[in-house]
Amino acid sequence: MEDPNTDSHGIPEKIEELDSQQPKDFLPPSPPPTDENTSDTDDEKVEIPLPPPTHAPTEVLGIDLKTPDSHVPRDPRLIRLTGVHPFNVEAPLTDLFNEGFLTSPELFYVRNHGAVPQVSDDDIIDWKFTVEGLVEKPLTISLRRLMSEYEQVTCPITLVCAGNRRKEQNMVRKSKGFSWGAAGLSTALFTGVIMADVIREARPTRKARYICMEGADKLPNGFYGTSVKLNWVMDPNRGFMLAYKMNGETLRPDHGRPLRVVIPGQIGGRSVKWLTKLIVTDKPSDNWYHIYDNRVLPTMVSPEESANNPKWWTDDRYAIYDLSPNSAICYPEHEEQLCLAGASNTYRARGYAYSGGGRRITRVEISLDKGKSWRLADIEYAEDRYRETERNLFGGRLDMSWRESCFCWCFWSLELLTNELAEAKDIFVRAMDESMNIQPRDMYWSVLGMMNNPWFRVTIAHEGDYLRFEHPTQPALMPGGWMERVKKAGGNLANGFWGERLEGEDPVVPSEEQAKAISMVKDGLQNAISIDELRKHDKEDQPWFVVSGEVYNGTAFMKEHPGGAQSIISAAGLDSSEEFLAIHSETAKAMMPEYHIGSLDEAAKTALAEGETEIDQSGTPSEKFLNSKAWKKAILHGKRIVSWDTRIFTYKLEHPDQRLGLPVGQHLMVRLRDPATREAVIRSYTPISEITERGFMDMLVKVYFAESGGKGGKMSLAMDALPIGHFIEMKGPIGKFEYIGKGKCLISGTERFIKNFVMICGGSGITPIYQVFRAVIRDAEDKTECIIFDGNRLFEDILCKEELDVLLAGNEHRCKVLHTLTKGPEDWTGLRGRITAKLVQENYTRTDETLVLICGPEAMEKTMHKALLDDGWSDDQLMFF
Ligand SMILES: Nc1nc2c(c(=O)[nH]1)N[C@H]1C(S)=C(S)[C@@H](COP(=O)(O)O)O[C@H]1N2
Ligand SMILES: [Mo]
Repeated sequence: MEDPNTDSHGIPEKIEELDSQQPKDFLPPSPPPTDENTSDTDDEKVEIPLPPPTHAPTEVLGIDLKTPDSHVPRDPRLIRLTGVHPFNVEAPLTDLFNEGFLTSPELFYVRNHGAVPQVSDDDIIDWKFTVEGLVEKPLTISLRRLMSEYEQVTCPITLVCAGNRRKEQNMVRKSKGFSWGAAGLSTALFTGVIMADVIREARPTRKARYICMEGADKLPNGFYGTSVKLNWVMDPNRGFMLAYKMNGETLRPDHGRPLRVVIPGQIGGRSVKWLTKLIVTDKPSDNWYHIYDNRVLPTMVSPEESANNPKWWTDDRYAIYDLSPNSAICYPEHEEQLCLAGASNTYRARGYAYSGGGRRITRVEISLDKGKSWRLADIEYAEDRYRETERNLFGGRLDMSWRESCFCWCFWSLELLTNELAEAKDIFVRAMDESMNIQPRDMYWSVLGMMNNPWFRVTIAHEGDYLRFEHPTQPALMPGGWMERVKKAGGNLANGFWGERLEGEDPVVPSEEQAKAISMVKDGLQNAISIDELRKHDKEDQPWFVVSGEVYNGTAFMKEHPGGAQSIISAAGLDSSEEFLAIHSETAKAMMPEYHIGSLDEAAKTALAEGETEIDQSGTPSEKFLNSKAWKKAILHGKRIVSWDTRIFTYKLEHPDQRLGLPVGQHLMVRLRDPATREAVIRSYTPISEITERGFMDMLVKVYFAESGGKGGKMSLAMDALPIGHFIEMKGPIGKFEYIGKGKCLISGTERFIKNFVMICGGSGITPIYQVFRAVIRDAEDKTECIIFDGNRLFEDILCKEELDVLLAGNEHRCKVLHTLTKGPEDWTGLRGRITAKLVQENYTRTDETLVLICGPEAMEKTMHKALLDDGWSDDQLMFF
């Protein structure tokens, strides 16, 4: 007979009748489900924690519509930690705690490195994964087979991201990771197969030591993957699972639908979602995400050192597996107020604790005097209640009676006297596990900010009749928390005293790092600027912009700005910290105090941070793709390899009729994020596709590969690694030059008529030149004359040669292209050597109506600049891109 809870694929979609008041009524009978007469054994009378009521979101949120996750309905309560996409979220701590022991799938934290793979309902049951590598019998197993040919089990498991509580580390010193609060953990009943059963069937060979796992999510550095030891997988006490259900329903897309690994007691990062491969090996995984994520490097390794020295990342001693003991206070909540007048005599403090490797939390301690004395809290291990029963739950056998490991969080609580709270300055909690591992007093800061577990501290402020409680931080960019307050007051959060100044202690001296940083503010200027004032200056007339909370007036340098006035106007009224800091030199930064006019007030900072979105969300897509005020996402559609180091990337715009919207001669900014840290890399490029092209655009990019010792080009390497289908962000146009046609140019907004162009370029500097050259040639009535000097090293390095030759044909009377090579082949009949002022002079007679366009490597631009000035050209005849 068919199980009534089962849909056509054999997977119960959800136990709809799930009613936490009457648990035994909905439980499906033990497999195989043959009898509607559920046996009413003693066991089933034992009350076990069941999932909280769930309301699966059915609608895709507006904010997700324009992302690759536009197929994933989500709960709007979740706090986004990395902008709109990828989806990395935690629930508000109180909401998470209030749900109780089990978390509903809609509030379960999510950590996605990229887009969520889309699997239709019909395809779920045929999802396949392989077992390969050092095995005698490689396997390909479908979910259908997994569900029918192996023993099915159900077990409660807490997953914790290694980044849980990272915001506290970021407050002390910025790590290479985004800011988790204390809700980066969640608990569910997982149903699936014991991983060892599958591995055993494949018969690992004698050399087998590790199991590498891979997911279906294709990311900038390959598929997500990691590894664990084979030994652990085979150990029944460790409970490694391949799970397809969470709280009795098919896994939701964000959590690995249809199949994921679940590794109890270890950091969440090892529990690979959307599982496609299990590879048995004799070495740990060489997946990028295994190497560069989920590690605790030694504390003295700085972000710079870790970037310069790969050896830190490949040392397996620093990889995290088991979780360490950790705890947090949930009540009092952040910003909770307790009115002393009429308050009850006691207050019950409550929170959670967990440890790793199946180790039980054996004590939780509370201090009201900064750790001088401690008292024991009560601990509730809801997980133990499952050990008293044996039954079928959600189609899997729930039998934990034999297992002593603890895979879940526990709750602690302690009754405190209100009087004591009124006298205390703070509440601390720390937990210890059965191996006597205890949370440390001091933070262990490390580059990735992971496994943060110092004593959790909530401060108590006395405000009249009230006590006000403050947690250390708030997640993401949300302001608030005692750490921020102490830091602003000049406290050194690493002073061993939570940054508070001890009596008689001198004020903090800024660290060397802080001292070295170039000051971009005017000395002594104190002028609070509100959001309304800032917003009044969002146009070309008096543009103000914000960098790191400071406000600048861009009016005075609009004309001289190398990026053109447009780039300042684009930033007007906005926070442009990221772009500004990413593309400006120290010299440019040093000029900033002159334009500094004040600091945003607190409300304005919050408003700016909240309004921060990464994509333009205005309803219908516009006629032009580019928007000078918002980053827009284009999808990598194709890639043509032009030479060993040169590619033409084709990007797809929002709709087939859309134009890029880039005037001739201008550029656009491209932004890519480091997949692990989400740090932005921004560069400007000029596409080579026609400006009239619709729906797509092409970009010619030279890839700067790492040569021995060097690091290569961050952006070009990242672009080259981007998988087809992945997005890239663009914003623009920028640039102070624009070619209107028939000799008419706009330079910083001023019209100028010219008769000839001298175009000097090198390497991929040809791309903006090519745009202008093509515009001149395409217009039969444009009488402007052009001469291109294109310098390269090898013959193979010449870019767009064919395209230039095609354009030139029939136009030789007014246009000329000269290639010069420093390392030309023997049979090269063209020019040799670098481009020099002399070469220009020999081939071209200067007029008053000439404009020189120069684009190439910085060194080349500098030398040419000097040489041309020496040769009698003036700066207003020279245009550098
Ligand atoms: N395929 C894949 N698996 C993955 C990830 C991912 O990005 N891709 N993130 C990992 C990390 S770091 C964590 S903490 C957990 C989060 O699981 P959850 O999103 O279901 O809470 O999934 C892990 N498995
Ligand atoms: Mo994670």
